[in-house]
Amino acid sequence: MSQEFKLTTVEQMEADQARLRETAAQVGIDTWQDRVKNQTPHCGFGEKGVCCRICAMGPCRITPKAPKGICGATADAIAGRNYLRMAAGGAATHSDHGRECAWKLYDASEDGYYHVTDASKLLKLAKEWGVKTDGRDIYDVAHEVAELAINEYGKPTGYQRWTERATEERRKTWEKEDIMPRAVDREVVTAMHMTHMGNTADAEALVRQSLRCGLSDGWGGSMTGTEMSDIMYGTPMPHDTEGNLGVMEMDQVNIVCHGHDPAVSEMIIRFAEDPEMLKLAKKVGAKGINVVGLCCTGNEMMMRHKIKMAGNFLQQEAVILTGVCDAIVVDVQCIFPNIGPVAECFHTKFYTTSPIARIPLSEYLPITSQNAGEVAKKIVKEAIENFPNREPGKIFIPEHKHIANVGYSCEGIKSRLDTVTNSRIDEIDTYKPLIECVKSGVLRGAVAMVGCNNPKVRPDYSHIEIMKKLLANDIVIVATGCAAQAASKAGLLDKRAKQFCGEGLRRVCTLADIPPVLHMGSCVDISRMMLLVTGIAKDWGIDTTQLPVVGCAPEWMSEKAVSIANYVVATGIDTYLGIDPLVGGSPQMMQLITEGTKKMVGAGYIINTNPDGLVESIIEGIEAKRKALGI
Ligand code: SF4
Ligand code: MSK
Repeated sequence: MSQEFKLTTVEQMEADQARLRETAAQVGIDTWQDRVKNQTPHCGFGEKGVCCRICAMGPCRITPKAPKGICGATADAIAGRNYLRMAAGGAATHSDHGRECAWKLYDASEDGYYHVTDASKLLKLAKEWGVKTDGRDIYDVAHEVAELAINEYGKPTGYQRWTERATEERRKTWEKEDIMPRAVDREVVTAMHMTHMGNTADAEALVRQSLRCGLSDGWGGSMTGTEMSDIMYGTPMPHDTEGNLGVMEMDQVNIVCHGHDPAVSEMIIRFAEDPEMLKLAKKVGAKGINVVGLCCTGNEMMMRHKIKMAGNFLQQEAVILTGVCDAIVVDVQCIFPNIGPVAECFHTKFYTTSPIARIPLSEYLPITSQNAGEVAKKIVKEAIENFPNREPGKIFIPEHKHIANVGYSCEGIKSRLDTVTNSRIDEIDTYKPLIECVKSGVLRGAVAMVGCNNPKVRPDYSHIEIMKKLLANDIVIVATGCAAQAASKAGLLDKRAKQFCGEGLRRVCTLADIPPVLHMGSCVDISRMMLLVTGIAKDWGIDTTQLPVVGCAPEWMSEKAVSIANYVVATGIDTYLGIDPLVGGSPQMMQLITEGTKKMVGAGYIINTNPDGLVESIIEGIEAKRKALGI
């Protein structure tokens, strides 16, 4: 059986996309590939980070002949401000998602639409935060924990509560460097204030605030999003599902959920299982209702349920081009405004559900804690009624899909590690078996592969080729976001993919019964990765900066990725980027983000837009960490 297992190549995925673009041409609609051509070459000033439009004396652009803006701002000041504004945009976005999750928990009730599913995770958090639990109704506990989480966002004094989970050494470093994150709202406002015309022009101060703002996300807003979601929708544990466009079904009603916040998709899943809805689907000639996911909403769904994943960021138009998308429902973030015009060329119904993401040509049905079930039921019903409206001449479903073994939350990873311990002599619920493998060299280290797709590089190619090379070198991968979905599409989340690993990693995969790439969730779930490295560092008795573990975002594109990169670096993890961080016009900024942060927090960026070069430097970086540890 395992001999027959083959990965799907990027060429095969591109052939699917090309075939779907024929349909786009047939119906007269553009896709991202057309728009990339129209936008190339990009504005050189923007690419180098030296265009400033912060005040109306500008826009000012830095050139050799005009080395300062009208106010006197240099390339370093302008690129630094632009960089901090990106980090603040990303921190705000993740964190507001987290805040919405906390509000859903605050509104949760036994007879409402949102419930407590993982009571033990809630009780653990309540204990951590000093919330009384004895003899109390679980929903009273949930509401008090949720209120504390919400109040974290704007508390006037003190630091983020979640940072107490970090290692002693990290907390000391953050305090010493004056980057310990305060309330999320405070850090984002500080960033906007600092970058207003006439304020900070010192690049180092701008980089420090980027780190602090990022930390308020990774050890604040994002962690809130992950923890609240786990409490309400369940903590992911390992299970099988499937990924890629081949999961769209010809004979079923297909409902695609896209975005990030699982509050909407959880309701769609629930009502798609309603016997009344299934009966209605049969009545219109469908064999069932196939709810599938895109982007990080897809990750949230596939991590907790057997829901299949239709694709990552650059497949959002393709999924409609299959001609069998009966409804696409979006919540927030990473949604192309072009979904509306594409859906209009097909029978597809397009619903927006959040005041945060209002998009032309959609039907706007805002979802709240009070109406979530009714709205979800309406959407599912309308999707079913839309099934007979498909146009056969516009249908093409690519066949590629793979089994994906997903659900590797920290709890999920520990549950697999416990299976390789001897319960009579070993401790359970620790990362010690993993640490032993790394110390002995069976595993060389680990890479956290994260981030989006970006047409500046060949989509998915960097993710997949870098992963394959790392696996062959006995480096285990944890992945989130569109990187995890690239792995899923290629087949790297199938346990049989261990055949592409070096001998050591292959043995570990067999013993622990895991795939070589562990899917840890959505982009807010990079907070899980922070807890994973912290847990490993604590169990090992060393600091996170010493671990042979690095981050890699080979195809990143969003402001959220800038925030993530900042908190990953601030947590002491070197981060390898395959896309330029838009500060190349400032030598000082380049120096600060690659070398300067190493002096502050012990880690920095390594930038290489060539995936072959990038993976080589990752392997070198991991081996250097091993050498420093004497292993
Ligand atoms: Fe130009 Fe300075 Fe205004 Fe920026 S803040 S647009 S550099 S004058
Ligand atoms: S969805 S932020 S394209 S990972 Fe989280 Fe993918 Fe990047 Fe969006």
